[in-house]
Amino acid sequence: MKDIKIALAGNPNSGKTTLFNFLTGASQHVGNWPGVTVEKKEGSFTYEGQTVQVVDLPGIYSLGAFSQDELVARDYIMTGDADVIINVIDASNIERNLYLTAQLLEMGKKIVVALNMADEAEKRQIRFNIEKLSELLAAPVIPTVAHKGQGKEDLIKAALDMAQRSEAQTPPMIYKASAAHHIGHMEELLEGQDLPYPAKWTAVKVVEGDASILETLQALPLPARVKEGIENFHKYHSRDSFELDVVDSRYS
Ligand SMILES: Nc1nc2c(ncn2[C@@H]2O[C@H](COP(=O)(O)OP(=O)(O)O)[C@@H](O)[C@H]2O)c(=O)[nH]1
Ligand SMILES: [Mg+2]
Repeated sequence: MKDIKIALAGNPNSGKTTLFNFLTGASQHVGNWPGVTVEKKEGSFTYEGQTVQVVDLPGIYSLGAFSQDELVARDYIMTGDADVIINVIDASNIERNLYLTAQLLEMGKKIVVALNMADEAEKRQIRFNIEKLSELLAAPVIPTVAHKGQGKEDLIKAALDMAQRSEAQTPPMIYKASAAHHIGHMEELLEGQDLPYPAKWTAVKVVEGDASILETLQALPLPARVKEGIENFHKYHSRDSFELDVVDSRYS
């Protein structure tokens, strides 16, 4: 049986490392990501005869990368060899955390949500309709209390199940009409081009005005009409207005 690889991704302080420790116990080692001084934590465990590798990624708020840590996490999520991502989110601060979740789903990633800090949420009387949330995200949502190991078994089962699936379910992402219109056009323009990321996600990033993606696209040998389409978009549209539109739509 081939090993299964799980990556833990989420905002800083959502409980990734606590969960990582609980999953992997003593069998873990710490190194560096290639070429950078960012710490890389890897470990493994066995579940019903299946060996499972786990990678603890640096904390991120979005897939926009600004620091070395964020670049490491983003690149691993996009191009790494994980079979499934456990997206650890802080249940007592769910709105902010779901911003990254939405981006992971948008990327077509296979994710399982660990709704961590369930104890904190309960203390603050924050209640969840887990079924509804799971339906909205089209992904399993498992409440966890990482340092107590609560939810661990269900989480592992859900992650291994997701890892075996051939592809993720994509939830309906609803953008404001103005942004959706431009994303659609940009996606058409980018479809079929040799891109490092999926066309849909790249289109969202272009409309958002993500500097790092725009730079990446500039450096690619894309046909002139595609490059012009991208340049013209930013010549004629204010970057700020769309960034807000896209971000607002993800929240609402
Ligand atoms: N109350 C509570 N605290 C938690 C839980 N999971 C992690 N923590 C605590 O939250 C803090 C941040 O956790 P850590 O694993 O370092 O987060 P990371 O930045 O995502 O790796 C630590 O003090 C943990 O002990 C949980 O489920 N409930
Ligand atoms: Mg950590």
